[in-house]
Amino acid sequence: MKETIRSFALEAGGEYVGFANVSDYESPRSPSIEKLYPGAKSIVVIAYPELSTCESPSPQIAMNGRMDLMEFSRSVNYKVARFIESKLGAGAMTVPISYPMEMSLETMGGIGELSLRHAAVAAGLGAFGRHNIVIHPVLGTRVLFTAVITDLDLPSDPRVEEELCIDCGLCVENCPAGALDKEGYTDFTGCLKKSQPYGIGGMIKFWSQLFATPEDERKKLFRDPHYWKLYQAGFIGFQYACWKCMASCPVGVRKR
Ligand code: B12
Repeated sequence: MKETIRSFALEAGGEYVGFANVSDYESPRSPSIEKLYPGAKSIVVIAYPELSTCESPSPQIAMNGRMDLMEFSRSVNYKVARFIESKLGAGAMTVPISYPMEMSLETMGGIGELSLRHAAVAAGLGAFGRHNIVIHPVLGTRVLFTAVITDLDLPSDPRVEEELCIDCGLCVENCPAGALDKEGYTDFTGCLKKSQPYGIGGMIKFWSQLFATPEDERKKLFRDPHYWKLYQAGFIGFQYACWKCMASCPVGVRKR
């Protein structure tokens, strides 16, 4: 059964596919899978290479590469879920690559429904590195994941036991927010400020500034490129402006 799903998902466009039985998925800060999908038994995790766009000095080119991947992977995820439902007669639910995400004071918009990194590790698709993201044995750090949860009871693939991080420290050195200084922890606020300057924090700042500005001076704020970037992010969705931990990691770059 696993090989039938794996071949379909590879054919559909996934680069690597792994399986994690729900009993092997552990992510203490994430909601329990039972809350997402009562009766779920396994997670199909799909890995995709991030293009060299993440190295581009142009924020537009870098983000466009991510948008291509987000769109592509959404379609792969849907196809795999449809295959499980229509051809294998089982249930399947897709998990977002990044958003929608629960926006609440409890999660602060920082906790996904399913932790794709923890699912990827449980599915044998990699191991955590010093940058707290997952390194794939071939794709290195430049990898993104999506997942489909199913009620098919499938055994997990073997975990990656080797150490993939070479501890070069480049991710820590290159992080403009110092967000990786403490091992095993990413400073969420620091990373967010640099990686999503036109996100909710930027929005709140802009609107607060606008209301505090006398009416006859408000036009100036709208004529500022900062507002134009907020405006663009409003219809593009989450827009990343930093890729340093991914792009500076040398692991896997020449192997692909
Ligand atoms: C919210 C979110 C963020 C937030 C918060 C990150 C965070 N602390 O979890 C912010 C905005 C800061 C962020 C930043 C980035 N993100 Co992000 N993000 C997510 C999202 C949507 C949810 C993550 C989540 O639920 N976190 C909460 C819980 C689960 O995390 P946690 O238990 O606290 O785990 C943390 C630590 O405990 C530690 N950790 C846990 N176990 C272990 C074990 C070991 C051995 C080690 C060393 C560390 C470690 O790692 C975590 C980092 O703080 C996921 C998609 C998804 N649904 O999973 C993508 C995701 C994690 N992001 C991703 C990426 C690529 C990025 C960025 C590079 C930005 C960019 N340009 O794309 C940076 C990297 C930041 C970094 N180096 O940590 C990828 C990572 C892919 C990969 N190769 O692992 C994901 C999986 C998206 C995807 N679909 O592939 N992200």
